[in-house]
Amino acid sequence: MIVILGDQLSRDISSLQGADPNHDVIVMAEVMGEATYVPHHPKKIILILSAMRKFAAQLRDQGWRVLYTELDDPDTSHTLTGEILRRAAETGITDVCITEPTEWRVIDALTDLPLRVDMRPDTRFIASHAEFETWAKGRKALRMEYFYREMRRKTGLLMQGDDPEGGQWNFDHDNRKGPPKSVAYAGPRQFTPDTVTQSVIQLVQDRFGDNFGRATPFWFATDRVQALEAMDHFMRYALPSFGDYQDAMLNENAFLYHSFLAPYINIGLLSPREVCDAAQAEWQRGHAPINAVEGFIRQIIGWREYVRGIYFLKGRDYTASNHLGHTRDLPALYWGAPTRMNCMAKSIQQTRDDAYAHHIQRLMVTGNFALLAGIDPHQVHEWYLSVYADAFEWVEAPNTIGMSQFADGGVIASKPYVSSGAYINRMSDYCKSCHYRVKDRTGDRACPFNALYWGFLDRHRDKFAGNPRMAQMYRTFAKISDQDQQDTLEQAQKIWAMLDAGDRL
Ligand code: FAD
Ligand code: DLZ
Ligand code: SF4
Repeated sequence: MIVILGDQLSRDISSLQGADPNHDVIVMAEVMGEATYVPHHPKKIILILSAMRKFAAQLRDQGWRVLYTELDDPDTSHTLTGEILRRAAETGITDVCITEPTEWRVIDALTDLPLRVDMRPDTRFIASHAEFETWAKGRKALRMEYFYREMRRKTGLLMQGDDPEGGQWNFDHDNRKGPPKSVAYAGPRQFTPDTVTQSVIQLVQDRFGDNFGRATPFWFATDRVQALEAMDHFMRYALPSFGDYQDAMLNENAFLYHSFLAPYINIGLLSPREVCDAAQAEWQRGHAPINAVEGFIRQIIGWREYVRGIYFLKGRDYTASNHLGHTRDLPALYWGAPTRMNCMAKSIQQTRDDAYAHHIQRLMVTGNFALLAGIDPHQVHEWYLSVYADAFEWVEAPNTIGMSQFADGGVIASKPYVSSGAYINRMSDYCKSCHYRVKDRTGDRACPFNALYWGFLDRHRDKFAGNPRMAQMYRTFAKISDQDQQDTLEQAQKIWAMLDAGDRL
């Protein structure tokens, strides 16, 4: 029995290597256990179930026997392991082959099964567990940049012999321009739902209509052919400007020049390697500049591989990390309750509409606010795991617990990603149409990010004042008059109290 999970929809998945359609049975299952371990965004559930159904249909067309459980199957056991056991009893099969699941929870459940389970490495990733462990061993700090160089050498991407193309490993100093006046890209390629997707939309609306997020209009790619089209569209129209505006944020444009490929790569419709090869080809034919292509490839063979390595290196308890001892509940505004903070309102509205926000919205708006506000990192983690179409624990948790909330005490980030409103103002057009004044630290109309920023630094002085990368921030605060410092810290206390009381900010 070959088991294929909802994020393993790749024809070259290791569990299918050497398999025989005349002899082997494929098992796939839509189950409530997976659909409810967090309250997933409806668009995320539609994507996964629809892509699973279409993948199963393709396998059948190729001659495979697929035992497929639909979500409302009357005989379902509602869990993945329950379905494997049910199919084992039905067929008399005792040998199961599966590609290693991406998540500890599922690995552990499968390991406990009373069957012979052959769990094969997930070869869609570029680095194996052993390679990451070898790289990490004995290092004081596990910085992505050095791991990334190893991945460049391993893949040969943007390499000229042993040297990086263009003479540099990283072209980030050319990136990160402020918000553009206009965006010459209409956004990711959109698809009209076919009959399979339409019936899944109906199912998800019926069963998960109360979850945060809009099910429709649904426009995602749900099979490999469509995902390849989405990739070509990005390479052709957006990649050349990807680097320049990677960190910019706009009221009226959720995607700017971002790829929206993570949802497809993470469920297996596209392979990370083929996406990087396609980007490299755009550079080789002179269509996209090196800063864009290197920046894009770094996100995939650098960050994506690195966070996966950290997830498996740090083990099952990583998601319970809480280095800063933050305990406040996640405010209702994360689930769409009204807020006057325009940056938060827009990032969360885009999230609700399309199960998407780009990296800087996640890191420097919603993540930054949660960190400054002292929210329990586990609640923050569960929110990110729920609301994004690309969210799977192996990639989401290191980004949230580590990079965004500093809850791992600095495994991923050398200092917390915190900023006042000034950064958001520099990188977006949000502040111009906000109720709050981005330049004010105190007063009723002062941008909440400002006082909270200084409040955060003051509250965690013992942890960060000695960090050379943060000393400048403490020196800047010390230069403000004593009265101003006191007023600012009182304003922070006031905002924290408002959050505790559930007041609107
Ligand atoms: P682009 O901006 O077009 O980037 C290209 C590709 O690079 C992405 O498709 C993705 O595969 C990869 N990538 C970029 N940044 C990262 C990163 N930091 N880690 C891993 N891969 C990266 N990404 C997820 O795939 N799933 C998540 O659940 C997730 N949760 C996040 C939570 C937080 C708090 C933060 C700060 C980031 C998170 N990210 C996550 C990383 C990143 O924000 C998304 O990968 C990216 O926004 C996806 O949109 P895109 O495909 O348009 O990416
Ligand atoms: C996320 C998800 C959802 C919503 N539903 C299913 C499902 O019904 N069946 C399935 O096999 N997978 C689903 N998934 C993806 C799994 O949660 C994912 O495969 C695990 O997180 C593996 O680590
Ligand atoms: Fe966000 Fe502050 Fe700017 Fe308003 S003023 S958009 S709250 S950063």
